[in-house]
Amino acid sequence: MRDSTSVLKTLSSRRWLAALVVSSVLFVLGITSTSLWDSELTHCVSHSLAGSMPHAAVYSSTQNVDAAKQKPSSKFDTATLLLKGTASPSFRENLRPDVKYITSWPYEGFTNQMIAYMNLVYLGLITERVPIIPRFTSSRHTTSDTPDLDFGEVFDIPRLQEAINLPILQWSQVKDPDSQFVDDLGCWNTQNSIFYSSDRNFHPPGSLKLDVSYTTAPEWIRYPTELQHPTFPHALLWALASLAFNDSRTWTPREPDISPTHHVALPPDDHLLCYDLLYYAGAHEIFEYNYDMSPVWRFVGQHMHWTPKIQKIAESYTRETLGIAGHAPISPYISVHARRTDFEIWCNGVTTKDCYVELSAIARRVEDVKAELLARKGIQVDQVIITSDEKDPEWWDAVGELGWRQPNHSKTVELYGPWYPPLIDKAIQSGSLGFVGTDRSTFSSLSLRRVRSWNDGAARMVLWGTRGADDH
Ligand SMILES: Nc1nc2c(ncn2[C@@H]2O[C@H](COP(=O)(O)OP(=O)(O)O)[C@@H](O)[C@H]2O)c(=O)[nH]1
Ligand SMILES: *[C@@H]1O[C@H](CO)[C@@H](O)[C@H](O)[C@H]1NC(C)=O
Ligand SMILES: *[C@@H]1O[C@H](CO)[C@@H](O)[C@H](O)[C@H]1NC(C)=O
Ligand SMILES: [Mg+2]
Repeated sequence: MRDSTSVLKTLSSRRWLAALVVSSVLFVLGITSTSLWDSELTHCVSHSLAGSMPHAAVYSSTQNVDAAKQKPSSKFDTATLLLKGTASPSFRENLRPDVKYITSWPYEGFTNQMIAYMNLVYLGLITERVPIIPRFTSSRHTTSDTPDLDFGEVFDIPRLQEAINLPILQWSQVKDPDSQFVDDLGCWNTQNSIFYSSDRNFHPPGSLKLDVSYTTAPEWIRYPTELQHPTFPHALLWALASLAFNDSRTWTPREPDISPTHHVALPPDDHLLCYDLLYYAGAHEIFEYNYDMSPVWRFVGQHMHWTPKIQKIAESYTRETLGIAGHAPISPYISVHARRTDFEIWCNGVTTKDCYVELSAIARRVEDVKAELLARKGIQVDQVIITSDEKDPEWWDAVGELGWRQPNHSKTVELYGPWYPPLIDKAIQSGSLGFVGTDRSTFSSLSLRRVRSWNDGAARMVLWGTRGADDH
């Protein structure tokens, strides 16, 4: 086993920069304690902040791949550095006594899981704990035989670790996915607290073989009433973070629930801090990824780039869709995400024809985006790629009449598996210079953030719900 401190020291290549900005970084992140990687953490956090300054937009569709290639593959050899060994039958025997960890469970569709994992990594940053990220699991949007997907198959973990200077682990590195050993674990139940409920018990994916005893978190994790969402209440990230520290953990008004398998009552674990789910959480706003202030986006989400593999596949689909041959550079394009089908649940009796996002409204926002790109960057962009969950051929005919193109996914599942059609569509959107999305879709929201953060692009959301909802 290598000495972790010496390995981490090699991370330091620009200490002078650290000296310059370290005090402001300490202020911004509130990092004052010492830890395993403390001095290097503050150094590299400063480095990552400098690296994420808004860059003059030199638009290049291959920028992501090239940047990823230039980086040494893994400065944090996380598994050897932060675990005792390779994935073991019991997660606990693999944790190092001198490292603290943090984890949470997947919930709902891909984007919701991704947002929950962004929140988890952010909590890792502000508690100085190593996040252990579960796999993406099948939900109602995917067929039940869809296999789980590793976080690292979608997002470039080496690049993320380096950008935010936090080591990141995946559950598959910690506990053998084929293990039949059931580990006990004490976790915080946040959902019963924020929903004023007693039966919102979210269990970890069965494949992790964990027997969890939950303790309902204190009520002060909830947003204050004036900021709270009436139907989807949120928890405050810093309040959740405080549960990682002894002064706040002394709050123990409730007894832990009895775990379902071994019938044990365990207080929340301090070695592997654990929360039931982190989707409904933010620092200040509800559904905070809709706002440019989102600290989770700024400190974590924007550094979650696609793996070079996904980036490459998406670029080849983009070329094919736009009719660009071979490896010729991809000229700037606008992308559109029209979210429909199950959004009927929001229609409240309005017919879907009047409720769903209208093509004419989208077309108007595409014109807005073109105008902004011309005015702000002097770039005339004409090509439009649209993706949607809509299946209705008549609707697609109307799309065709606008001259917009769609990626051809007839072979995608066969070639890459069921997760890939939406992943490729997201990556195509993230490579566009202009984006028009559907209000209230998390899929759209994240594409909007990427286009703004990565490409300095122009982006709009289209309102819907009643006829003419976007007439403004
Ligand atoms: N391939 C593809 N799938 C989509 C698209 N829009 C929606 N979907 C499917 O619908 C799901 C939307 O769920 P989610 O990611 O939770 O986003 P949200 O429901 O829009 O907030 C995705 O995971 C996809 O399975 C699209 O443009 N392309
Ligand atoms: C926190 O409390 C635990 C349990 O009482 C104790 O073992 C640990 O040393 C404390 N940690 C700190 C940093 O004080
Ligand atoms: C999509 O690709 C398949 C083969 O991969 C082809 O048969 C089909 O015609 C294509 N569809 C369109 C609309 O181009
Ligand atoms: Mg959804």
